[in-house]
Parts: sequence; structure tokens; C-alpha cells
Amino acid sequence: MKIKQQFLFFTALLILVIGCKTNEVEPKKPAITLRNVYEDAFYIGTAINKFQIDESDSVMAGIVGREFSSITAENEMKSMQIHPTKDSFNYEYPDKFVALGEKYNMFIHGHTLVWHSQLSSWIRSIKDSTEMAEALKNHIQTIVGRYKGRVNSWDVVNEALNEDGTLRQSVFLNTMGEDYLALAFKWTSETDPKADLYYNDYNMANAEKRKGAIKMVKNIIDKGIKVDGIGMQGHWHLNTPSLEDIEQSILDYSALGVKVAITELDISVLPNPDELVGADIAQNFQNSEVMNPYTKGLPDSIQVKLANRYKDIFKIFLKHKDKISRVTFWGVSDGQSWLNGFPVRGRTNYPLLFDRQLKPKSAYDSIIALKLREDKQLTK
Ligand code: 9MR
Repeated sequence: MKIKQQFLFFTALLILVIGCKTNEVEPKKPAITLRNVYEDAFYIGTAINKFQIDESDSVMAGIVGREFSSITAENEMKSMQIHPTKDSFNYEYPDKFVALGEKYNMFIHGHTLVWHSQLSSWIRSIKDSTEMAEALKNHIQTIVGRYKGRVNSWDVVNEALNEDGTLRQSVFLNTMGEDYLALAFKWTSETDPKADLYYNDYNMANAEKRKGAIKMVKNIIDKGIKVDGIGMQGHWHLNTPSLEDIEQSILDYSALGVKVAITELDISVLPNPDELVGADIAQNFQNSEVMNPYTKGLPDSIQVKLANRYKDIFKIFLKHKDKISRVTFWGVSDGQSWLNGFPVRGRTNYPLLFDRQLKPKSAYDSIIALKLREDKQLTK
């Protein structure tokens, strides 16, 4: 009898335990999105335009909110837009942009404070060094001050170098001399000491330009002024720059003791006139059938090449994830890319991860699969 009672007791206990187990709510696995899959590596960002800031299209808005952990305003914080005349600031879209980033709990990047291009004409026309210093200081203090504690990092100076690594003859250099560089970083860090401050440029994998960038940033740091990172704009092509140059640049920049961000990633699949390496929008070439071969869609062979190129590049990023703070694509979908208009107007390019119908491309799948594969190997 005693044995029977014991048996019943243990059977009941077993049923209870099993019952509890099956009633337990399984922890929900995070969805497979770029943002989630790369969460432990670096921020995955995108540049967004007015239309995306407004969330006018729900499919696009869903992609931005789900897939990316960081945003950059493609144009709305550039001097011409945000500070069009000496006494007027235009905050409508910058405010909406920052609010959007907060809504999705994103890392918000400000682009850009000091840039010779898209510069308001009132600043461009300044000839005197004191007047220029006052204008720049006020520009920086007002904008960085407005978003203090909300914009997490800034491109303080953008594209100050020539391709041979010398300083660009910009209106800032011509009025204030080299000092404008260190001063811009100083004013920004004084205004928001917690924001990360970047120097950002294109063609940064090039050995000559790299040397110039390192020298320039080192000069600023040696003055005791804070530079947190170097932004390598990734306006790249199917075959250039080489993977070796990309990797070496990440290593060389981070050897300065700063973070490296890949800030404007897109890979053009179209013929590249004159083997251009940069993103200087002043350059433009004649359109033709040869220059614009994929107007009816991207052939599978090129789709595969693009996916492999992204995979190879992301392999390097993952290998050096301890040095990389953020990888930001210069847009979400092919239809929105500036590369449909540069360096030849009116082309059909395919540089991003989502196609013109907002469907993820093989390039998207390839970088997701790469990370999942690496995660799996680590847990083995
Ligand atoms: O993608 C941007 C495009 O919509 C603008 O017309 C252009 C000029 O403001 O700037 C493009 O973005 C540039 C970025 O601000 C700085 N690096 C080069 C980018 C491509 O030209």
C-alpha cells in the first residue's frame, strides 16, 4: 500500500513538473534583421532622406525601424539646409530626424558640421579669418548645442583632404589656415563633451590619402583636442578598393587610438568613368548605353558579384569588430541612391541592400548569413 501511495505521489509530481515546463513561455527569439544579427558587432546604420524621415511609406518606414540601429540625415543637417542665412536656422527636418532616431532607440549620427560642399553662400563668401572663425564657432555651438545629449556622434569635419593627402584649398583653409581643423573639434567637444567626434572622408583606403588623414588627425590629438573616430566613406566599386587596402586602413586608423566607422557604404555596379575613386559631386560624365547597361534589371551574375563583394567586405569588418563602431549604408534601397546620378546623370544603379521594390537582395542575405555562420562557429 505504502509503495502504491509513493508511486502515485511521484507520478503526480512528474505530471506537474512536465505540465509546468510545457506551460513555460519560451523566450522569444529576436527576428533575423541586420540590426539584431549585428547587434553584438557594431551599429548598422542607414542614411535617410526627407521622405524617410516623414515615414511617408509604411513599407520603407518598417524597413528603417526594423533593420537599422543607427541613422544619418543624408542632407538635412548640411550647412545649406540647416543654416541657410547668417541669422536663420532651419530645424524642421533635423528635429524630426532626431525624434525618429529616438523613437526607434537608434544611435543618431550628425552629418556634417564643417564641409566645403553644400555650404551656405553667406559662409562661402567670408574672406576674413576672424569673421570665419566666429561664423564656424557659432554654427557649431548652435547646432551641436540644440541636439546636445541626443545626437550621439558628429562628422565634425568632412572631406578636408585632397587625394594625395594634402589639405584641400577650401574657404576654411584659405581664411583661417590649418587651425580651423583643431578649432572645429575643440568647439564641438566643448559644446557636447559626450558626443563622439569624427573626421569623415572618401577614398580613405587609398595609401596616400590615408597617410595625410593620419597626419592631420594626429596633429589635432597632439594639441590635446579630442577626436574620437575616423569615418571611411565606403563609396566603393565591385573590384576597388582592394580588400587588403580596406583592411590595412582600418588597422592604421585604429592604431591612432580612435574608432573607425564605415560611414557611407554603397557599391556601384556600373562602369566607372576615369576610374574615379571619390564622391566629389562636381564631377560629371556623359551618359550612354555603355555607361548605363542595366536599365532593365540587374543580371544574376552581377547580383552574385555584388553579394560576394559585400560578404568579403563584411568579413573584414567582423574580423575587426573591436575597432569598428558603426557601418552605415548610404541609403536603404537602390531607387533612392545618389549613385543613380553620379558620376553620370540618369543611370540605373544597384548599390544597396534593398531593390527598387524594397525587397532584400542577395547582398542582404549574404551579410546576414555570414554573421549567423560566424555566430554558430563561435558557439561550437
Ligand atoms: O547623397 C547625398 C546627395 O543626395 C546630395 O545631393 C549630395 C550633395 O549634398 O550629397 C550626397 O551625400 C554626400 C555626403 O553628404 C558626403 N559624402 C559624399 C556623399 C555623396 O556625394
